Amino acid sequence: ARIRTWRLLSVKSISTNPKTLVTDSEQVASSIKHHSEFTPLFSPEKFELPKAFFATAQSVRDALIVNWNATYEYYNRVNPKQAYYLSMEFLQGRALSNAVGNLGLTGAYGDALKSLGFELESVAGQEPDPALGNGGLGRLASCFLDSLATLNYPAWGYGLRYKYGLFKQIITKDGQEEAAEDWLELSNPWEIVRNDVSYPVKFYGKVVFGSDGKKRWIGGEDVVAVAYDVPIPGYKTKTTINLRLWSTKAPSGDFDLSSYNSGKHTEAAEALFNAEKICYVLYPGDESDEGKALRLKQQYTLCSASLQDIVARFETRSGGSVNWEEFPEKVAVQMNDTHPTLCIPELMRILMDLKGLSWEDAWRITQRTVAYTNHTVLPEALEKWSLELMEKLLPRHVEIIEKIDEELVSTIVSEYGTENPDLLKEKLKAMRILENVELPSAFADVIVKPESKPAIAEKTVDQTKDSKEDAQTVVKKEVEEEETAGVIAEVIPEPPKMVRMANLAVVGGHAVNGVAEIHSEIVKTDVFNDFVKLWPDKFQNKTNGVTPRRWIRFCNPYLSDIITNWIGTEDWVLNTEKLAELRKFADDEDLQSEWRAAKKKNKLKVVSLIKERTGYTVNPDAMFDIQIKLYRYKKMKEMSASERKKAFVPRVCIFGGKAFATYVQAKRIVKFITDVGSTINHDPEIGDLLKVIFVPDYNVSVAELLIPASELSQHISTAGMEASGTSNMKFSMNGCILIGTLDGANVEIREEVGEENFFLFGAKADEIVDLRKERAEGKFVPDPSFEEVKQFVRSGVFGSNKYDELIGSLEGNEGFGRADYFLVGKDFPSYVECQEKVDKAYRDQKRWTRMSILNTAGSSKFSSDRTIHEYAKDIWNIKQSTLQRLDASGQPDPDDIAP
Ligand code: B1N
Repeated sequence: ARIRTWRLLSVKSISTNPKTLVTDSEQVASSIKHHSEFTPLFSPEKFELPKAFFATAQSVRDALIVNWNATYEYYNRVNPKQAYYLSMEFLQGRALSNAVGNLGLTGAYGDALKSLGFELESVAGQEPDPALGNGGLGRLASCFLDSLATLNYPAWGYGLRYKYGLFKQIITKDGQEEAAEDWLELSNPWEIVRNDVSYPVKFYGKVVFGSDGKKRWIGGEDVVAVAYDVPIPGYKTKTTINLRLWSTKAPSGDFDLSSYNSGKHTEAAEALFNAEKICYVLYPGDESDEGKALRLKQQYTLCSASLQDIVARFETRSGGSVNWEEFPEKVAVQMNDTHPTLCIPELMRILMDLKGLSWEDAWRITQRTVAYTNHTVLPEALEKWSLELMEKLLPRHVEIIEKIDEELVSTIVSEYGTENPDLLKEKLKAMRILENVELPSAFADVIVKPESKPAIAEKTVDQTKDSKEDAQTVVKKEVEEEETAGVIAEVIPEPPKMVRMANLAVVGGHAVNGVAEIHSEIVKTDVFNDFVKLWPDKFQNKTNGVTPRRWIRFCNPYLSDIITNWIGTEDWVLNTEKLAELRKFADDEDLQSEWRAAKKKNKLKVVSLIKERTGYTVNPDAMFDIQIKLYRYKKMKEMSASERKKAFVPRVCIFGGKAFATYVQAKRIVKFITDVGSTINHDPEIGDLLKVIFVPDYNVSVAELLIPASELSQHISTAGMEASGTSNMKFSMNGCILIGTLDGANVEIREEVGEENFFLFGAKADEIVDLRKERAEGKFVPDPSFEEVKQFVRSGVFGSNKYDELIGSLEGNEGFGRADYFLVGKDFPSYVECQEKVDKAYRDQKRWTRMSILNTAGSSKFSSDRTIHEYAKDIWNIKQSTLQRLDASGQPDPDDIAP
């Protein structure tokens, strides 16, 4: 009882003074009305939801601009070292509720909108999700920006402003279809175009010597990158950092008026389209040569425009006395995966060709400035570019890359010596940046000639792209057949010359990090092992994290209020260690029933979402789970109605996700899930016992509804395959229990929440290599239960489609790529057994709720605030600024920023 009273008191002290609130909400309402009239996007006679959204966003933006400008002005004055996070993706999610929440104005805006006849939630629901990302890598970038702002670190993000983003996913009876996602259709209230901030970006052309003896890159095609800025507010702080997104356009004067007037309208505008198309879509199809060139142009645009901007800011802040050695003391550039690796040759080019530095100075400065985060160990996902394409598009950069490669060769030769030519050859092959390229002339006779047997005979299979995979298998077969037929090596085509971006990133940066402990270990022992021997100190781990603001505080207000009440303070949003205090109440019946009630409210929201998006009605009392239960369905079908009811806990299995347009296997899986759903969901024998739902067009906003409502979440990758995963962290924070393998961040989550609160199954990462060998040699026979499921699918229960390719990929069937490469047949029985434990645990709701509470209580480590502190200290060497936090009642006051 004592605790209760104290809790009630503390809740009261959190809410803002009613007097301030009323004044605020009146001011807010008048600002919203003002914008609806004077920043119009719609006709004046009506005031409906879309208009209310834009007017509200514009009013919030006013508040943000004050903080944003103050933050910029402060950093300009103090000139601290600043971090720049370069990423091809930012998966921001909606901005309105987040901004209002961070400013502490949710109450004021809610009341103001009420006085105008609207609900904040429905107004916020009008905002389209910015389509600037695809998955975990992009969402991580956005979580990082949130933490950087919240923790008052001097930092910016740089990305591209894609007009259409990725794609809108439409589910039809044929599976996934893609449509252009026109997220900017009604304009974006959060962005500000900086017409005075633009840079030329060049492609093609040639390299010549200038009169000063320096290299010059001239001619070719020029586009202009224009800055669009998006404010990133921190939580309860004045710090509002910047996400600068580049949009491309043709240089003025490129519109050909005389062609236009002579009736050649399309030709007249060709240059305009050619420039603008660079920023049309994220990950444009790259099967064609044009598609590949476009992607490379995108990457170079990001690197070139951002670095020109960063260099210009450094020069301005140096105030007339530029000392380039200080550049790495003012600038840290983080490359989010290899996509921005061109930063390395681009910074070299700027420093040498434009600023007159020597190679040695430029190289030292570049290395000290940039760092690289690796997000995947799948060899086929490590980016390579055709040297031929790069030579055409970026001739000067290829010269620089060749020189970096030559210096690397020299390092490798002195490390390994020439006494053992086979070993040296092997190391050069593994480590060089240039692949299938002759050795630089200086080394030509130190070592034997390059491989006469080309890489084509290697087993390189692209698991992500079926079409490629099949093509490669075919080529390989042809080669083998020709060899056995006695055809000599000349018929084998020259292996393509490639630039390996990951190797360039490792060589050119001062730090390389993986994104979870197990992943960083694999990076060191496997993927980049040769480089670890050269530079052991470069390699680090930075376990991913997610922002507790968006991923609990704002997306799960019911649970947040309960947490705040029980631990007596809302500080946990900034200091997640406080969540651990929930542990002592894990068995408290009052907490348990409040906890379950919150989950139920979140589940009810998802029931509506599912109804609206798929037409299916699902039971809110069933366990909300993701992933498919084919086996479960088959077993259910074999039983009588009463046996079924006893044997199974009712489940709603929810799926979401987008398959890359060219990723054939993933698209098959989407189709399969929806087919399974149409059979099971209409099966009267099954009823509420099992429902399979595919929520179309999964994005941040859908995740914000699903995650708080889920009770079991499946993270079942073959050990060693998933670098980290971040949704696992979000689920666990929201009291959802994980079933998973010892992979990625699962390992650390299990450690933190306690092994009894995690459902573990499957093989371990260090067993995989041997198991795979055994599987390929037919030494282990998959469990009969696995065969049963495959037969069940083949029997046609889920429609006419027999899913031959899908099922085939799980078998040793040559035509379908690697024989069960992911060892599903191996992990399956332990998975089924583990699911039985899940059902048992769920039946005991007290035990389940305790597990759920202990997940939230153990999630402190997975705040991106922890991750960002680590990057700041170990990689970027940046310091938190002294911009002050908002006080409890506080409107932001720019004059109050401490120097
Ligand atoms: O990055 C996330 C991790 O949590 C996930 O485990 C990891 O799979 C994901 C090429 C990628 N790895 N690689 C990519 C994305 C786009 C692309 O064109 C690779 N995404 C991940 C955050 O660390």
